[in-house]
Amino acid sequence: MEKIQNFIGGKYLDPVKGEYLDNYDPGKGEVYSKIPNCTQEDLDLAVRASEAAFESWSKMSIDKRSRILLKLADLIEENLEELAVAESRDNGKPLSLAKSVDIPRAATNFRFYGSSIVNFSSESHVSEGFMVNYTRRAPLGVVGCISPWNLPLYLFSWKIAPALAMGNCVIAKPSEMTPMTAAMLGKLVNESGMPAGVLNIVHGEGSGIGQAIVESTATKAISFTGGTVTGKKVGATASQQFKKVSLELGGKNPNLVFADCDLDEAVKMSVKSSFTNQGEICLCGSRILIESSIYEEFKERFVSEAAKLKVGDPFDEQSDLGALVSQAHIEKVQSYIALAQEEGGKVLLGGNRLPGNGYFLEPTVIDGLDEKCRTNQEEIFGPVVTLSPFETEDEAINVANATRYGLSCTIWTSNLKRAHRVSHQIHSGIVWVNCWLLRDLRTPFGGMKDSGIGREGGSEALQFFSEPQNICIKL
Ligand code: TXE
Repeated sequence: MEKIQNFIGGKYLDPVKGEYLDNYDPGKGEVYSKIPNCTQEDLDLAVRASEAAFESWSKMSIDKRSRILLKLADLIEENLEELAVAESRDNGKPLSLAKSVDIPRAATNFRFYGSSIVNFSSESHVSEGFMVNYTRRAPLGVVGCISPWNLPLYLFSWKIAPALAMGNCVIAKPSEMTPMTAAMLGKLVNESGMPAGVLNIVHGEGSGIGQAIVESTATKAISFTGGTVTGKKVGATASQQFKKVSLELGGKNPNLVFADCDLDEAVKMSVKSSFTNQGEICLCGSRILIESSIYEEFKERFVSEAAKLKVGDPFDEQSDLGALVSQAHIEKVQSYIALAQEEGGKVLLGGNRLPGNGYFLEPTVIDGLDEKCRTNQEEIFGPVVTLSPFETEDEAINVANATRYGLSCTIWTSNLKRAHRVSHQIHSGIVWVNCWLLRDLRTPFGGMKDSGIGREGGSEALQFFSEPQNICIKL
């Protein structure tokens, strides 16, 4: 059985203590590889390698650093097929999605930050005849990047790319549930010409090596994406050392459908925003709020479109949804479907696990629930969506805002004034109007309330991974 290795100091290494975890193929429900369960000893090696590489990497010309990142982007694209197959097997997502979204986006992340760093500028302020101030932005040193299982290489690279572009060295940990593409990245990193030790990849449990990365006095910043409960712990640990921390956490995103919308488009895209990647995207809309005058029509059309989705083998080109990531996760999602029924919800579609060992769940649509019930308040992170009617714009806004989360929101309306008016009253980091998941990487990305702190994307991430220093000169 394949045993994946850590990537430290430009070399693939076995874990020092020789401890391994099982890695499951969600489509088959069976173990197919072993991954290192790293300990402090492995982290010590990664810290030594990254500290040794920092001086030359941070002083390398921006142009050269940029070219290495651009080369890495090209290499990811050249190896797209192989990476997509690995990602799909590791995560359970349809191969078509890994090929069209996950892996291309990982390449784009490196290309975007390889280009951004060349154009990045810091501020200067001239008080004519009196003083000049300029802001120096220095890399932080060694930083930790911790990513989840839902968009494995996509989110891993989204954190690593700006950190490296800014001149930091990185100790990165992918989710222990989906380590494969991160493990494959090491080879491409070496081919790109990136010096040994600049990017180090360690594997294992969050409570072990993940926690150790956050606790280490060597890491000067932590960029974390994952669950809100974990994020709280990561934030609390990092703040003990006044360490910079960026937390991208969960969501319970509302999808507001007004009667004046383009209904064809709203139905089509709402099906996508509910069930893409088995609903395992923090940006998926999981609460669809519909103006009561079109509630019945929307419901009928939405359920009939969702019923056409095919759940099955991730490697079958016909599959729209693959497997959920793990046995524990499918059980959690199923427990929410049961809870929804206890809370008075009516399952309009789906609700069942497919027979067999894989973790396949039907797209599930529920209505008849109160906005305050747990099903409508807690992140389920699976192919489960609720429908509820609203009477007025104010009610829609109030219900949309009435959870502890504030990651994203989608608004369907043809009324321009309403689009702006409602957007400005929604407490979420991202508002999409008449679209979903469109991303311009220059824009700030992240959530309000329990969806996290800090923003990724564009210059926000380059600023996060640097220390501003004001230099003031008297004229
Ligand atoms: O996330 P965790 P999990 C949500 C979703 C899901 C829930 C839990 O609701 O059901 O979170 O998912 C590492 N110190 N999202 O269990 O545990 C861990 O090893 C440092 C939303 O996968 O938060 C992994 O690499 N690191 C989310 C990463 O943190 C720790 C995407 C995320 O794991 C750690 C995924 C610790 N103490 C799940 N404990 C999104 N917003 O996209 C764990 N880790």
